[in-house]
Amino acid sequence: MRGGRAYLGLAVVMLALLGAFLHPLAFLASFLPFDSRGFLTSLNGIKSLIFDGLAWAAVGFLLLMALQVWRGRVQSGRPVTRRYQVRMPIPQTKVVVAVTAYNDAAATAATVRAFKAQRNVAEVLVVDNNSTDGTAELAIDAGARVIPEARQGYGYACMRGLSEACRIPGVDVVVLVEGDGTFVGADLPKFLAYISQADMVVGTRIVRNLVEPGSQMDYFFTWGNIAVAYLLRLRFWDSQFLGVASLTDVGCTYRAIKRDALERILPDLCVGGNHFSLHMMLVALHHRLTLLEIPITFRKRVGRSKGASQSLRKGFGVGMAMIWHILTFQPTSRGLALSPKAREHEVEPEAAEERTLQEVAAGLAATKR
Ligand SMILES: Nc1nc2c(ncn2[C@@H]2O[C@H](COP(=O)(O)OP(=O)(O)O)[C@@H](O)[C@H]2O)c(=O)[nH]1
Ligand SMILES: [Mg+2]
Repeated sequence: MRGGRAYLGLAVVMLALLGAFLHPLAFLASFLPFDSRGFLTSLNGIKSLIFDGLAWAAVGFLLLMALQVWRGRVQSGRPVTRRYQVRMPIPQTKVVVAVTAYNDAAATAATVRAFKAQRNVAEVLVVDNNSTDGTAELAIDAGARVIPEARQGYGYACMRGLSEACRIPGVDVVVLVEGDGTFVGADLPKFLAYISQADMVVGTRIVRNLVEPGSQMDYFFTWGNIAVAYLLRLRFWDSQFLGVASLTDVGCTYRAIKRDALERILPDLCVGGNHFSLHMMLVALHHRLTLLEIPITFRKRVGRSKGASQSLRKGFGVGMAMIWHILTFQPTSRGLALSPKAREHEVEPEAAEERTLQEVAAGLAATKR
């Protein structure tokens, strides 16, 4: 089954959490004013069943690891059939930067200037997603070409930016970034240094020294991104590197992709909502593109968030939409596009996140009952 490993990983985590919650429950139940011995006995039975199951799974896992280590050692003695080729950075890369913008006037203009100042940048496009605060005018003044996108949504803005950038003659690399002051233009050379060695280079904000204090990467978003990234790695598994791509951050917009790789995945991009960044990785991995993750600087946001960072509830909803997407994304006969049902789920991005939240709430209520 596709995504089976991700389902299994999630099931183990849920089981461990359930087992953990039974302990305080049993502790509290022991204070009940009536005879709860029968209840406590069955609770203890379930506890030890879960513990035994997890313990045996851990033993099996350790044995499997030992087997892999042994196999690796045996194989390392064999003659080399394929040499790793070191590819040097391409000096004459023509880069187009696509900036998403929705009522982020000052920050977007500053982003345009910062990227225009970088070597290799031929053009900066700003995708204006129905801004009413003069974002478009300031972006033009800063030297950008502004493209209006009427369909409201972070994913729609990203898809528009990527497809417009792809059309520019001679473009080698397309860079996607947010115009909210969180990402820095000076990081661009890092992406270009690695793009010769991968189809797509994505930034990670899970780096202690590079994240500005007070940024959106608080405990919730840091741990949440790591957890969802590991679920994605489970879906696209490699036993040695724990995933075909060593991803730690699924919500980072800042990324660079080669034009030919982008042309391959563009027809399959279809998520208009806030979980687009993960969606693009998922589609790229399905197409067997190579992904590299690099540490980037992440600064405090200028202005108010309109995305996952608006509130914990919103962030939780986006996280759930990402998990759901990893579990349910299925290639169809057409190729890699979403199944009609999943596509229906994605058309109204805000509604999809709200629906996922409601489904989770309903599930929680059902387990309480
Ligand atoms: N959330 C959201 N962002 C949009 C939309 N249209 C464009 N964007 C841009 O997409 C980027 C991500 O949104 P942002 O508010 O920074 O979300 P955050 O990173 O979770 O705080 C920003 O550059 C926005 O200006 C939209 O409809 N919703
Ligand atoms: Mg942002």
